[in-house]
Amino acid sequence: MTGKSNRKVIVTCAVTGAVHVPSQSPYLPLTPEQIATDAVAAADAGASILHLHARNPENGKPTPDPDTYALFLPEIKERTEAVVNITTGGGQGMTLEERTAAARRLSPEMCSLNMGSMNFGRFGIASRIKDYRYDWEEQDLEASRNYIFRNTYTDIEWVLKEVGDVHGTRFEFECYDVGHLYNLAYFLDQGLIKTPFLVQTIFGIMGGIGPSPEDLMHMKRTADRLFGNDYVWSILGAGRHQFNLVTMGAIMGGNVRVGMEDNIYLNRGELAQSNGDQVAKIVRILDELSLEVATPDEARQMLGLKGYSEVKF
Ligand code: KMH
Ligand code: ZN
Repeated sequence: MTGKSNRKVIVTCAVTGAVHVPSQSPYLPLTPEQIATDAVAAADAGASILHLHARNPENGKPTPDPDTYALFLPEIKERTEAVVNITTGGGQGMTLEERTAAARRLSPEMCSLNMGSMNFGRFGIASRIKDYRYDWEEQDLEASRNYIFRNTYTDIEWVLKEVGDVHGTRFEFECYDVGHLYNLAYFLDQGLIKTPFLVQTIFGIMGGIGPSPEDLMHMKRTADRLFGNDYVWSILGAGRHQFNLVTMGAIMGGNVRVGMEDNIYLNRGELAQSNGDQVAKIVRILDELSLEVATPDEARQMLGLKGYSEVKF
């Protein structure tokens, strides 16, 4: 008897994202080389899914350019077995066509899909930055006061068809509040979503549900009621709530997402120097809880993915 449960926990690592700006941390991966290096380190440390955004190598600004994705995805494919998950949320100010361009060109096993329109306030970050590295950063953060992250019913249905049906790509359904779970239930009811599906419950983004244990309990309770056994649950906590919330979620039967997209720190006041360090930390915590980490192929099986041989990069 090892004392371990039979359940395997999928660890997703979101490597760079579009929430943070370069001035927040010298360790935030920006160039294709840095993104590839950190993604490989995350996979080596135990991440079975890599959630990826691209950034302009010149100034670190999030970019939807498929050519930039094509600079780092082949290296990740060559050096890891991990599932590549390309964002369709993109970054502030991108159109839906732009946000999905890389996924439609490169046909990954997984993509994110954001389940409702919302405010997405990042302006609080500005008060913590004294010196900006690039001139776009401050304006970009301030502009989030007036930004609507658009994900209408028409938008969501279009992505389900143009990425899901056309490419056989499955989704990380990103739910930032209870209403997003109901939107997901609507599309399930319409027969547009295949089971099993990954529900990424997101806590602590300004504009979404908060990061308290009660919020997590309510999202889980609601998802259980709406989806029963059809869904695979994962937890993402923004900023300093990251490790507490994912640990609580893992104890409650969930899978976890870490990475510098969601939190630039490793410990209180200590910047993470690599995405691999964040993955190593959650793997240590899971091990202490006698929870085993899923391999990439186990994650593929749990989520019914098409397989690495079917991607176009
Ligand atoms: N940064 C996360 C809170 C996406 O890429 O589609 C949300 C996210 C969006 O991961
Ligand atoms: Zn993302």
